[in-house]
This record gives sequence, structure tokens and C-alpha cells, in this order.
Amino acid sequence: MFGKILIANRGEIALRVIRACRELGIKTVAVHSTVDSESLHVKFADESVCIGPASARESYLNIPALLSAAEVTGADAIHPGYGFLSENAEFAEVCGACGVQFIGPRAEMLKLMGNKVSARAAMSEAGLPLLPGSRGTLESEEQAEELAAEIGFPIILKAAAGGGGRGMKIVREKSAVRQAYRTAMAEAVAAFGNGEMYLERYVEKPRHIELQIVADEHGHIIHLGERECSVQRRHQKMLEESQSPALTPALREKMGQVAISAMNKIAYNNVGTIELLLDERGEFYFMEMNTRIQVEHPVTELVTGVDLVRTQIELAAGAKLSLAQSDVTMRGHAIELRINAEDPVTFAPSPGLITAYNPPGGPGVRIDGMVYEQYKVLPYYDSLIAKLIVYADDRAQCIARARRALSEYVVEGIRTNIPFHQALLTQSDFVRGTYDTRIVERLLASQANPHVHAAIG
Ligand code: MV4
Repeated sequence: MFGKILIANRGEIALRVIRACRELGIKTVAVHSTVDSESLHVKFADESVCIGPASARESYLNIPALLSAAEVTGADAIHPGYGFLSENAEFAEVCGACGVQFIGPRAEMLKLMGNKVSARAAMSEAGLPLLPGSRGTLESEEQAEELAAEIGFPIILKAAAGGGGRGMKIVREKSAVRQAYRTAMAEAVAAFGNGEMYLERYVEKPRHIELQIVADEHGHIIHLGERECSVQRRHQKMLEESQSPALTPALREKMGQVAISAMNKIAYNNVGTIELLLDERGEFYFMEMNTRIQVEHPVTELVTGVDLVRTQIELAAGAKLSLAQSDVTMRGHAIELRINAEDPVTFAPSPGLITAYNPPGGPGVRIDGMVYEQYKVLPYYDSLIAKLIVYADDRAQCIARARRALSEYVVEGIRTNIPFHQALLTQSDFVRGTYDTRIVERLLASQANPHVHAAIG
């Protein structure tokens, strides 16, 4: 096992990793930018190193600074958290070359899944269903137009280097394909420095489901069920739950089986998430794979009882997975609400000083947070200040518990999206569990015009 882990991240996930390390008896090194010296991850770690100025490019994304910090503190492994360098193959390779264990899949896996075209090809080859679409990268606008016409409209153009919704364009008719292709490609070049594009049939009202994979270094692979991630606004998830109200035990079983078989074929290691799109007919399709721990991992931890961050660390150290698939049982229901420092109506970031802070507690309530009274929320990084995760015996009780917890939550001095969550938790589609990825759009429209909503019911 490792003696000391450097956490190449900030905020709640850095704290989450520190907590796992403390329970494992592993020393921790926090890194931070100049403006983050008052952050909890710095206070809770055994040691800390300032690695650069506020700009993430010069601090949390600064590979030489991170490896120097690992060297001077004698850290033997690096946990990258999520975001920042967590899926950067070059970073994983440099860690290896410096004799520091990168806590995550092999660099080869990060490369394979980092390009959505190669990920699709590999997963299709390994047996996961794909939507009808291009094979390989689109070569020209003519080819895009021909293929789109063959598949039928609507289609969606996506950037190979994209993911999380950036560089996408929905096209509804043949005459619009070429222009959309040129625009999307230019956007992809500007955003990622890579204009490779692919296309697939567009599903109008999909659910976004993801499957948690856990794999050791010895070929043993299991899944920990799914997370329902359809509640998103502009590709930012706002709430996640497990289990998904859309899955039947039979569908869950089938998804798990094909996913594990595919992971075996590519010899996946460490934890990862397979993103699937579920259509109204109950058919599922591979979208992309995330090779990191995810923000929403706690809902899986609560329904399965598996500590995913502890597991990541143990697996990176070469441990054998102690669980068999038949040992995994999903019990109860969990919901995660992302509490953001943002305006509940405009969603604009709302940084500033927190003048009062009282997080909820009591039965079935977990907070993975990073703020405290008198903490100053910074404008330089994402606006997530805490994750409120609630657990109960069933979905109805879990929703009641989430509402109760929100009613206790006090955050003063900044604006938060707590009022948005309160509205969401009473929205009828959400309560029934019959929602899809358009739920936030519909909720906001009904708030803008409550009469229309009342008429629709
Ligand atoms: C799709 C889709 C429908 N059909 N792909 C891809 C990244 C993920 N974050 C959203 N993605 C989608 N991919 C096909 N073939 C629907 C989404 C999607 C979405 C697309 C446009 C605008 C908002 C969206 C919200 C959720 C999902």
C-alpha cells in the first residue's frame, strides 16, 4: 500500500480523497493555488504545497509543478480526482515515468476513451450496442450529408475530442448538414484543437444512464449498478439518483452483463463509468466512457455500501477485488443534489463570502462539501460548494428526506441553487420518476409561465 498520496485537485473531491486516505492510514499532500490557501483540503491534509497562481492552467493543470510537489514531499502516488488532469493520458504517463503511481486506469485506457471515435469503435467491437452512425471520423461534408441521409433525421454531430456535450450539433434535415458540419468542426477546433467529427442518430427524449465499473489489475471486473443522470441543464448535471426509476431488474442485468463482457475484452482497470443513452423503447446505447471517479459517485456508495475512493486506491496499489458480482446488492435509494454558488433563476455564478452556514444532518444525510462559515467562494473555479446526498429505504422516502434536508440548509452571503432543487423535488415528472433529459427545460418553462404548466398538467 502507498505511504503518501498527493491529491492533484481541490474542493470537495480533494477532501473526499483525504478522508479515504486517513481511514487507510495513508499520509496526504494537498496542493493548492495561491488563492486556495484557506481551503479545507489544505487544512485537512497532512502537508500542503502551493503550486501556482489562481489560474488553473498554471496550478491544478501544471504537470511539472505537481510532479515537483510529489518529489519534494516523497509522495508515492497521485490521486487526480475529477476534472483537471484526471483523464489526461500524458499526465498519467509522466507520473509513471517519474515513479509515481497514477491512481486511475492505464494511460492507454485514458487515450482510448479520450477520443470518442476510438472509444465507440472499441466498445462496439467489444459488444456494446451503438446508435446507427458513422464508423471512424467523418472525412468530408459530402460524406456527412450522405451518411445522415442514409441513417435518417434527426442526427447529431459530435466532436471526437468532445464529451460532456461540447461541440455537438443537432441536424433535422438534409439541407442543413453541410453548414452544421462546418460550424461544429470549427467549434471543435477552437475548443479542443481537434476537428475530428462523428455523427449518429439523434434520440429526442433520452434518459442518461451510467454504469459504475470496478476492475482490479488481475482481470476481475464487476459493476455496481447504474446512476440516473438525466437531470441536467446545459450538460451540467444537477441531481443524480440510484437506482434509476427507468430500469427494470432484467434491463439492469442485461446492461451489466454486456458492460462487464466489454470491459473484459479491453482489459479495463480501476474504476470507470460507461455512459449510456436509454430511449423511450427501453433500448440502450453506448455514448462514452469516463475513466475517472465521478462527482456523483456517492449515490452508488450509498446503495451498494462500497467505498469507491478507497477501492480506487487499493486497486491502484495492486489489491485483488474482494467482491464478486454476486456479493453486490443494491439496497434502498440515494439522491445527490449538487449545491452550487449560483443564482437560482439565471444560474450565473455567485461567488463571495459565506456569512452563515448550517448544513443539514440527521438520518440518511451525507454532505460532501468544501465550505464553512466565513469561507470565501472563489470566482476562479467551478461553483460546486457541496453535494447533499440523501439515502432512504425507497425512492418516495428519499425524496421526502431530500426536501426535509433542503429545508434545514442555511447558506447566507451568496446565492445558491437550493430554491431550484426545492422546485425540482416537487415537479410531477420527477416525483413520478418518468422524466427524461428535458426535465430542467420543462421545469424552467413552467416557472416562467405557470398557467401553461397548469393547463398541461
Ligand atoms: C445524444 C443525445 C441524443 N441522441 N446523442 C451527449 C453528451 C451528453 N452530455 C449529452 N449528449 C447527448 N447525446 C444522441 N445520439 C442527447 C444528448 C443530450 C443532450 C443533447 C443536446 C442538448 C441537451 C442534452 C441533454 C442531455 C443529453
